[in-house]
Amino acid sequence: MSANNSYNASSITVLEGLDPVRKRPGMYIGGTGSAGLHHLVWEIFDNSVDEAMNGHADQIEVTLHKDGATITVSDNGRGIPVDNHPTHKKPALEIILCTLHAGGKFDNSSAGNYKTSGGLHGVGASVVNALSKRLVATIKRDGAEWEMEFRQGKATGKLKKLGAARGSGTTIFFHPDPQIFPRTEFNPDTIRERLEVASYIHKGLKVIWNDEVNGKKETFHHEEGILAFLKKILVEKDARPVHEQPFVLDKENGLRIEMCFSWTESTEELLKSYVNGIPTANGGTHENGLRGGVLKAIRNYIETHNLTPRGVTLAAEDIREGVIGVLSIFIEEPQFQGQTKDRLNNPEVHSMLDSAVRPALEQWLNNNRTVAETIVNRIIIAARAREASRAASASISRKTATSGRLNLPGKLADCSSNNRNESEIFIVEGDSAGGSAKQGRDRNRQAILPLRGKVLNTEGTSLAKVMENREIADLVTALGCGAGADCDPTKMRYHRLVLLADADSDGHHITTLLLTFIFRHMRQLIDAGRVFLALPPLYRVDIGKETFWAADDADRDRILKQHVKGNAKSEITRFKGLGEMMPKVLWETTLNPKTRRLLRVEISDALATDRIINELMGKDASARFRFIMERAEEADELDV
Ligand code: 0RA
Repeated sequence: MSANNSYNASSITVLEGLDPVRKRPGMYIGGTGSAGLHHLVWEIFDNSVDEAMNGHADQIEVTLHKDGATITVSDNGRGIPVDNHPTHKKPALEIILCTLHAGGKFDNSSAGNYKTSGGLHGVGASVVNALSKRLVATIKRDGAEWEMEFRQGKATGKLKKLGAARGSGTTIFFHPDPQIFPRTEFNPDTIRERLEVASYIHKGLKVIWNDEVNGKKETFHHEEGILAFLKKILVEKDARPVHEQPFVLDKENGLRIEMCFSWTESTEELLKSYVNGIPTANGGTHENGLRGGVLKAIRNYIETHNLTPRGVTLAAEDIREGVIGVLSIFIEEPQFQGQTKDRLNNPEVHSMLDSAVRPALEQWLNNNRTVAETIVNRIIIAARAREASRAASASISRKTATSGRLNLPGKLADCSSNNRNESEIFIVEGDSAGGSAKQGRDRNRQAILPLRGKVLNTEGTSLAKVMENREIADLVTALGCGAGADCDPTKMRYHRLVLLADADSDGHHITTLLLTFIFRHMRQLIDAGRVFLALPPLYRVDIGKETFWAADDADRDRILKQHVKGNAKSEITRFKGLGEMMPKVLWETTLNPKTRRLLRVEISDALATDRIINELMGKDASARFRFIMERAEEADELDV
């Protein structure tokens, strides 16, 4: 395109036809699998976004039609020009849709117009056209409506004038070619997600998602842009910020930078980043630059205000702990890297981000001294917790080296074997249960850690806070494998970690609290398959001279049905708690590896688990209770 701002057909540089696209689709859309298929939607959608970004459109509607394999993208922009190209004697629309690179991607003079666009007007549209069984473009401009149809990238007829029309805009309907794509079905959730994100990244843009497959229509529209996005993420993650207003930076110097983030009580660090609206799940130079700038700003603030803590060194991970934010930048020639092209590789971007964030964040901290103090405190607590958890690990390593038991919790009844591969630790609620377990166990291979105090609900709590809880700290010390990012299953002092609680709702509650802690802060143990639930019986069933143990009501009824013959007498005893059980009985039913049943704790879907735990351990006690009882009914495998 030409350097000036008036567009007409003559300003389009023609490069080549579409044959290469059909010959090697992978070169243009990455592949012909699901990602490649969805790429077609992004190409068309991004063109409309560009039109909006240049100030000519404010609404885009994307329709996934009932067949699940055809899409319509419609915007209220200027409409792709339909006038004839003077030398080619063809409508500009046809040239844009039938010519590779038409639209001036490699024409630097166009930079002034399409500076920060991801899609670059029309460039991707021809690729989509080439790979579509059928594509129909409907254009409204200059008081009329026009239509042109294509098959496999070739016009099937002439540009048709449909009649007079008001307004302007571009509508593209397309049907991916089954000769190219083995599967042409779109995933509605994938598209919905991308559209919603776009509505945050491009503030003010109205994106309408019309999902005819599921029969629902939604509008995404956020005047606050990525700030609204951040708020949504914080709510979803139930991550409580330690300061009210997020840090916000909006800057345009050579490149467009937008970011916002908050320090939260969460222990994870989460930065969602985008380049030209394209998600960069694997980070890259923009994320690294941002991180570097934040570290320097915080370090400098701490130093100039004499806030350096005594007895602890602040590591980068302490400063970043709990930071949740969104980063969106726009650059002219993004270089994406990696298998999935989701990592930004432009080296110059690193220092641009670093030098943009650093002074802005420092100034913000200096202007908001109370907020700054809260953040610095949060960072120092993170550092102390990290060092405490390291110290716990280190003291255990020392212990194993000297084979003393200097730092182990006093109430731990350790096993005598030093062979980690054959040992297990049972976490038991309450002293009396702990007593029965200590007497009933195999002393050589089984350790017992009774929990006396309350186990706190650790959901949404930083590791620092969690480690202040005696019972949890004892558990971490006894296991010796560290917690948080440091947790290392190979260092665990036992082969299995077994949670043993009463078979009633209280017991399930405690189990859930412990699992929540383990899931959040010692997840590595679950992933390594080292966490188990013991199944103590709820009933003792005496039939004649025989004794049976039933795990639950159904089990009890089954036993009665199977073993009570004629008018034989039966007696049922319900255990009120593990403490009531004779040590020998506890051994036979629950501890003895030959006769007991253990459930391995597994995570079938980490994301869903995250959400469920978050929802249920967050606030609502009744929901939590229902969850526990429902889960308690489940038979063989317990998914957290
Ligand atoms: C080239 C020139 C002009 C607009 C467009 C392309 C354009 C492309 C797409 C793709 C999707 N929606 C679009 N909207 C516009 C400028 C036309 C003028 O000067 O009026």
